[in-house]
Parts: sequence; C-alpha cells; structure tokens
Amino acid sequence: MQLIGMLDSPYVRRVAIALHYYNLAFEHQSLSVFRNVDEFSKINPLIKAPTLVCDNGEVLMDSTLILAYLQKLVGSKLSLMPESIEDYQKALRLIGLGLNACDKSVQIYYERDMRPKDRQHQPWLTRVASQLKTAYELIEAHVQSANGWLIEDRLTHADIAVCVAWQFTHHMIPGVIQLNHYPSLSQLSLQAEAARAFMQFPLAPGWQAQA
Ligand SMILES: N[C@@H](CCC(=O)N[C@@H](CS)C(=O)NCC(=O)O)C(=O)O
Repeated sequence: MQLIGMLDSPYVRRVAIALHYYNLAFEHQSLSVFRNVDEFSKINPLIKAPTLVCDNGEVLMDSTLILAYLQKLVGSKLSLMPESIEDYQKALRLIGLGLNACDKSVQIYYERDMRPKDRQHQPWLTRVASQLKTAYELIEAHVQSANGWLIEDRLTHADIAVCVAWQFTHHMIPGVIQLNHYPSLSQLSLQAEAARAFMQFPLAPGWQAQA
C-alpha cells in the first residue's frame, strides 16, 4: 500500500497514525498537492491528499473512506472505534467535530494564503473562524468530562481526529484559536502526541507539538 500526501495535512496524518495502529505495512510518499502537481496527478488526477494506492492498484481518496477500507481490511479485532452503539455514536460526533475543525482551518488558510490580499473576504473569514471556535468549544466540553482518552480508556479514531486537528490549526493558522482557552484539549493533545504512532508521523520534520 502507498499513502500519498504530506503529514502537514491532518487528513493524511490521521490515516498514517491509523495505519501504524493497525500494523499495516505501507510506503509513504510525501507529495505536496501544490508543489508536486505533476507527480501527484499521475497517481490521482484529482490531486487530493490523502490518496491511498491499495495493494491491487485501486486508488482511494478521502480520509474517512480510506479509514473505512482499512478497518474492513484488518477486521474488528483491531478496531479503533468503540464497541457499544452509544460510544460508537459519541465517537462519530467527535470525529465530525474534529474534521470540521480541520475543514475550517483549511478554509482560513486558503483564504489568507492562496488568495491575493485585496480579494480576501473578511465576512467569510469571520464566519469560518467563528465556526472553528465553536467546534473547539464543543470538543473542549467533551474532553473535560472524559477520563484519560475521549471515549472509554483507550485511544480511538475520535482522539486521533481531534488531536491532529488541534495541532494542525495552531501550525497553519497560528493565533486564530487561543491555546489557553482549551486547557483540557491541550492536555489531551500532548498525551496523544507522546504516543508512538503520533511521534512516528510528526506534522513536519523537526516540528514540536504546541501546548
Ligand atoms: N475530506 C477530505 C479532505 C482532504 C483535503 O481537503 N485535503 C487537502 C490537503 S489538506 C487537499 O487535498 N487539498 C487540495 C485540493 O483540494 O485541491 C478528507 O478527509 O480526506
């Protein structure tokens, strides 16, 4: 299997971390969707990260769909989702919040860094920043009532989604979200970043998690 895309994408990072937990061998090709367009488009003409090239050559995209495939591949013994339907539902809710925080951070980054300054639309930026803040407030409330990890006493896809989102936001759009307003989430993030799978796939070479 080959995972295509850079680890500064939270979507790529969550797949790499899950691959590690699932003990699946894979080759990581750290191609940029902007700087390696030709090479990337030969693998996936949609130039979308993450892209997974499966062992039979099939090309998958979208982190959630890739993770669904990987879960099917490894079976339920190695599940990163909770067993009970109540906790499973809770995990989906938290993953949704984490992925929305990723999407909103990406939108702010693209608006600020890809668009000429005189074409940037402040009302849009304000709206997206407010949605981002709301996502983290809702996550913080969950973390405050959690014990160890977000659900049960073990790491699940909910922790991965939320924690990759948190560091991505601070790395890509520093200053938009105040770290010290979310103390429980900051703590959870540090705990996750100390885990072997997270350390194996840092957001960028030499990068340090923020707390
Ligand atoms: N919903 C997708 C989002 C993936 C995504 O937006 N990736 C960005 C990189 S962080 C990308 O491919 N951007 C290039 C583009 O959309 O053209 C997922 O979960 O994989």
